[in-house]
Amino acid sequence: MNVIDLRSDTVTKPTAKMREVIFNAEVGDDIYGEDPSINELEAYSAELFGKEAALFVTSGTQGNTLAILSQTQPGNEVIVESNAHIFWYEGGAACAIGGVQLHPVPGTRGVMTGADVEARIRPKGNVHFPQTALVCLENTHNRAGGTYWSLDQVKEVKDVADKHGLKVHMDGARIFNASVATGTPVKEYAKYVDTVQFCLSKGLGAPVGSVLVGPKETIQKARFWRKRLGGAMRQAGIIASAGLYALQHHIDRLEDDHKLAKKLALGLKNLGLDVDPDSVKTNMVMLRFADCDRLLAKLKEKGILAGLSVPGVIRFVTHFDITEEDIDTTIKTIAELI
Ligand code: TLP
Repeated sequence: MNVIDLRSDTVTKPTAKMREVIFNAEVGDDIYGEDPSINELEAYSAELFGKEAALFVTSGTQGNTLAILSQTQPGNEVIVESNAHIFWYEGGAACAIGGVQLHPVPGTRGVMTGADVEARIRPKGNVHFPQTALVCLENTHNRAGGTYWSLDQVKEVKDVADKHGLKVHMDGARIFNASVATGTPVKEYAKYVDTVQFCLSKGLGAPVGSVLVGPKETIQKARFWRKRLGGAMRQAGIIASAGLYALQHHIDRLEDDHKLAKKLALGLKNLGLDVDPDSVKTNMVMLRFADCDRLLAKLKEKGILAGLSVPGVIRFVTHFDITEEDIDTTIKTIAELI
């Protein structure tokens, strides 16, 4: 059976061209700084984001964790939006490894205002309070349904962070989706944050890896932490080469994923289902449904996979390996099932 896998954009498989690039990748020992493919990916990423340095890491989770570890001290507090991936899905890494406390702030569709953030910053010079060190933004925002931050919204938080001497990290696992959807170059977003983590293994279609970009000194600290956590990977140019290829060839095509997500949302809405096509900003569709587990199981029997985002909400994610025909089939199948 041809499976239509809409659980996540993490499920993409490398294309034939990408496999060729992987096959031919030049490699070396990265702990000696001698992997040409990794060095090229890091240099390209730093340039693309207008930052001094970049670090190839195993995953988005590792990139976010290193960003926190290299910009905080144990006992510090980190402000996150209350539906942030860092807060929900990273195994409590910030707390378990970094000894920091996460301070969740409710946002609107994943976006916190400057005032939201400012209200949660701990006063200095009072022995009761942990010291706020870092603010993390998620762009696009996963649990909010692939929503993006506008540049002005990022600037607003950055202004507050600067006023209070805080660093800002962007969990940009899907920052290229945000960039394509808003027309804002990633370099512009990166101007208003200290560090950005972006994933190569989601909509860009590479098999493994993320990159953390930021100031030289911060990335040097992150490099130390990556080694300490066992994340330095020797001849990982094998996978970094696929990441570089993805960055050079697969950004513009994210627009296709966004169009398919919109099409799916409109199709489901036309069936009378509880979906808001206007809220579909990038490659995710959120369907509110009374019995999600049953619908997901029935879809699975028909070869269509989706996932639960939050209780009562099914998430469909479009990506490289999803075609317009797959979307038509999905809408038709759901019409038959409900
Ligand atoms: N998200 C995954 C799951 O973990 C939920 C998905 O299928 O969407 N930041 C954001 C915003 C993410 O959505 C993810 C992955 C990560 C970080 C972590 O990336 P990985 O999976 O590479 O550790």
